[in-house]
Amino acid sequence: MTSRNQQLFERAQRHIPGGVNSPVRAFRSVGGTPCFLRKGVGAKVQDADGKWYTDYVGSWGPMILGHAHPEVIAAVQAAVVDGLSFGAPTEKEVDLADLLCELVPSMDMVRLVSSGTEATMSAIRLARGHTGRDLLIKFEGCYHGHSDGLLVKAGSGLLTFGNPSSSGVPAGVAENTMVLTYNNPQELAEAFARHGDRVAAVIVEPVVGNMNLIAPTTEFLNAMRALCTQYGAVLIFDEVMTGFRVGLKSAQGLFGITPDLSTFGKVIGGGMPLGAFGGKREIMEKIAPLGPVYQAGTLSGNPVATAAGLATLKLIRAPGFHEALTARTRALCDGLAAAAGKHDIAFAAQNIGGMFGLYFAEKCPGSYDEVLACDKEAFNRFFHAMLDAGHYFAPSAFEAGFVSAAHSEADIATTVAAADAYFAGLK
Ligand code: HOZ
Repeated sequence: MTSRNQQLFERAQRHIPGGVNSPVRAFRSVGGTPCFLRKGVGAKVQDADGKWYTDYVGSWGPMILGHAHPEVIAAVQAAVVDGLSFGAPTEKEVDLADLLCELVPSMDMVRLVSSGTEATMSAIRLARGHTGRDLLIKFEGCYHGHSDGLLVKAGSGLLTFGNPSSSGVPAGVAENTMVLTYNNPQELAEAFARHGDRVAAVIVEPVVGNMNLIAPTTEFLNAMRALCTQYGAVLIFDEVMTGFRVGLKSAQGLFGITPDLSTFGKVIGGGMPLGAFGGKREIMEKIAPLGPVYQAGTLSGNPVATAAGLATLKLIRAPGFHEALTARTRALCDGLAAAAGKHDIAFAAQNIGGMFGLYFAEKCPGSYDEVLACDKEAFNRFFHAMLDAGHYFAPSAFEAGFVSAAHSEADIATTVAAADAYFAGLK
């Protein structure tokens, strides 16, 4: 019998390219039919066939409190009855801006937008407007949304300019992006030595969550900060994924590095479309209407999205919230690693706050090349076995996972037991 998931996927493909509105959802990397989700409660999601899963995707990060948290839902319901959008300033966006600047000390000012992609592309334009320079440095394997200048892969040689990684991106745009190796401070120093007077900005995921999870080294973080300061370039921390997820002060607070600009999304919207970019006053004052850098949006600061974001941030600033989330996420990683170790499976896992990486490799990778060297087929088999057993991990070996405050000790233990049973069967 054809499942409802399969029926929906076939129907979806008639009018939606690939049947999905964002590529990774199509399960192309792992194979099989995507789960069409119809409901989420706490740590669980239910698919169109009525099957429940423990969810380790969490809408790719936003659902830090779990699905349908009563206080977030109540805030949204209260906002909705007053109107969905005005295209005019509202009090709630002022409240959210105040709160973001209070929680993230590097931000004197912030602008609200509707997505992480919008936040990063606007921050880069602002950095260029501020410095009067064009060149952007990014790192291989970091993802900063799908705007043209960011869909770029490394050029033919070390320190050459980038090539488009997507059809439709003009070569001329890609040429303004240089793609370097994550966690390689020497290469970054060399790039600045050669091109420093042309570099507008360095953009980085301070913990990478888009090539599985990669932790930064202290040397790399310090080098980025020092070189940007030395050469007058803007250091942009893309905290769309890490923001309020790895700690209340985000990755910059955790690592003690002060970026010039930061971008946010995901958690700050509590599941609604909301992004933000902010930073030093002297830079932020260059945005229209104060300055010459244009940026705008009809739905920016949307009252329903800001209500969800405010409710979420209010709850996650409770004392001990991130410590508990970190401990729960670590229990998952330690449990999975111990289960794999028991059965001699080459497997490693690590977490930073409430985000985690799983690798079919002897040790946690530190760069894109090391991620590519992990056993992707082993991950795919693990993914499907866990999905069958009711545990929903990201459908790609190149994505980080997420734990929420709604995941109980019992949820983690059940997932670890399922993995243990799977690993045991591999012998
Ligand atoms: N940008 C996400 C992966 N890192 C996927 C978002 C989605 O499919 O919803």
